[in-house]
Amino acid sequence: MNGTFLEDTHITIGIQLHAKEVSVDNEKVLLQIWDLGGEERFRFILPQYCIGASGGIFMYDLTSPHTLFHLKEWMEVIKEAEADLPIIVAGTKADLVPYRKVYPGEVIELASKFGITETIEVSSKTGDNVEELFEMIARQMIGYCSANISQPVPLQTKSN
Ligand SMILES: Nc1nc2c(ncn2[C@@H]2O[C@H](COP(=O)(O)OP(=O)(O)OP(=O)(O)O)[C@@H](O)[C@H]2O)c(=O)[nH]1
Ligand SMILES: [Mg+2]
Repeated sequence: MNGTFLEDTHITIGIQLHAKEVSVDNEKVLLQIWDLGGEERFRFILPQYCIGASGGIFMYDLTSPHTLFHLKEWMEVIKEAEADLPIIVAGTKADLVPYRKVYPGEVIELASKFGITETIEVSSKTGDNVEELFEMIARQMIGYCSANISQPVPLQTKSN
């Protein structure tokens, strides 16, 4: 996210907050990113963070198919909390070419079952597609927010 790769990261305990600036159509957008730990025991946190969010990135590990299969349970929670929230499915570890076990076709097929139209593969190690991923989600979030701006309530006039 910030251009550095750490070989030995620890699992995310609960939530980590990050900020990231991206450019969309020459406009700067500041993303506030809530990184939720993927472990089962942190799952209870998810619904609360969907409310008020404008988009989400579901990350799976393309060397480990079971990480993709969690998409179903995450989407069930997300749909219940915020039905139309834009989501992008992103496979990480794209640099580990010989260890790949998940291919784009199956990801697109699974994602489409949940109405997700954008998928991408990235590498945190080489930085491949990382900026593109954040730009993609920023673009979708802008569309989502502008579609959800509540209509102005007409002023009530007082008649007597
Ligand atoms: N080669 C390679 N290794 C990666 C990549 N992304 C993450 N890793 C490694 O995979 C391990 C787990 O990465 P994390 O980013 O901590 O995984 P996580 O999904 O945040 O895990 P949780 O916090 O438990 O949800 C670490 O050892 C990372 O260095 C990548 O793109 N390429
Ligand atoms: Mg983590």
